[in-house]
Amino acid sequence: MEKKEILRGFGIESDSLCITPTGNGHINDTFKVSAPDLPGPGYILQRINHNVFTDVDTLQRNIETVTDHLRRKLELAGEHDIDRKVIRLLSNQQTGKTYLFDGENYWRAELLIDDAETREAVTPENARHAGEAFGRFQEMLSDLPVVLKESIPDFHNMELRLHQLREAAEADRTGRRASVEWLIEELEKRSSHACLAERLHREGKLPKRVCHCDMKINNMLFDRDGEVLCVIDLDTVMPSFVFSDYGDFLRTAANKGDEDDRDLSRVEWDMEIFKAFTEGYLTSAGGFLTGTEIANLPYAAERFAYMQTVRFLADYLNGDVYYKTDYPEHNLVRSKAQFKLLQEVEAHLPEMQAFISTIR
Ligand code: GN1
Ligand code: MG
Repeated sequence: MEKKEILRGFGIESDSLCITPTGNGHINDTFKVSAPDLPGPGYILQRINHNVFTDVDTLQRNIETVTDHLRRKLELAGEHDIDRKVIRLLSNQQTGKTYLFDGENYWRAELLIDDAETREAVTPENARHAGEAFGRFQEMLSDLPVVLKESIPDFHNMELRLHQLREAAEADRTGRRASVEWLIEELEKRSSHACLAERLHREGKLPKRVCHCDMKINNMLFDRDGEVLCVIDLDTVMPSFVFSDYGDFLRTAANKGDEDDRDLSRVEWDMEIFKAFTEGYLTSAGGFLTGTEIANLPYAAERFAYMQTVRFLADYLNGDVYYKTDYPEHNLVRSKAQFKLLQEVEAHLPEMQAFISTIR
């Protein structure tokens, strides 16, 4: 169906619609919609990747639950300008749902947040703000009265991710295994440590909390003064270990290189970003985190570099069926860069642990 028609389904009608691709996610397709004759700053239209999010109804219900709760909290706190501090989804005029199925694709629309910027580059200053905003996000959702469903079951379950890698290696559908045997061995050496969180949880020592599960700098909107307005991209909000947000944020933010850097010498661990983000996070989250959670924050950084090495490698072995890729070896390049990052984190663990004990 034409995007124009989809938009009409959400009650957006204009003869002068301007629809342009925006964002750089690996999963969904995102468009910015504006029209000079419509009130307000415009809209965001997204095609939901329903190979990844197979249960769109659950997905959207989670996002509704979360945004309703955040909106209520902001209202109670007497905040102004709430439509800039939490996403507002539009409803399908026909079904009342917050998505539209056109027979082939699932779509959703939301209000564009006015006068807001995303940041691609991380600085100690915005990392501190991000850390604080993150802790606040987790805190505001800590009393959500319902248990959210997992929009992707076992999304951040390390045991399952390892199982998927082992299966992919076993099947070797693309004949790529031999060339990455060394990396599989490196990962196997660390497999038990990587699954520490799952073990602590089974022993009753580590809770699950509502987490964002895709925390990165470009999933936050900043105002002109550099303050975080709100957290966006709520597809993966679900119960998880707090490590999911803390560790995954640092995975991208504290990497001096790119996630898919071919030049591994650029992939270095940035202690300044680590420190600023950790300080910000503990300002707002320090009150509800347990001692076990705080003590294992450095492990969270290891866990997510490790998990992403595993996920990219499994997709490479499977023939690039999950992540969008720009060239044939892209997933391998990504996996190697994430492995280099893991080694960098490992080398900085004592320093990270020392820093956390000084600010506790
Ligand atoms: C995917 O699409 P994007 O970049 O927001 C993935 C994350 C990975 C990330 C790696 C639903 O997120 O889990 O960490 O790629 N999202 C999903 O860059 O699998
Ligand atoms: Mg995302």
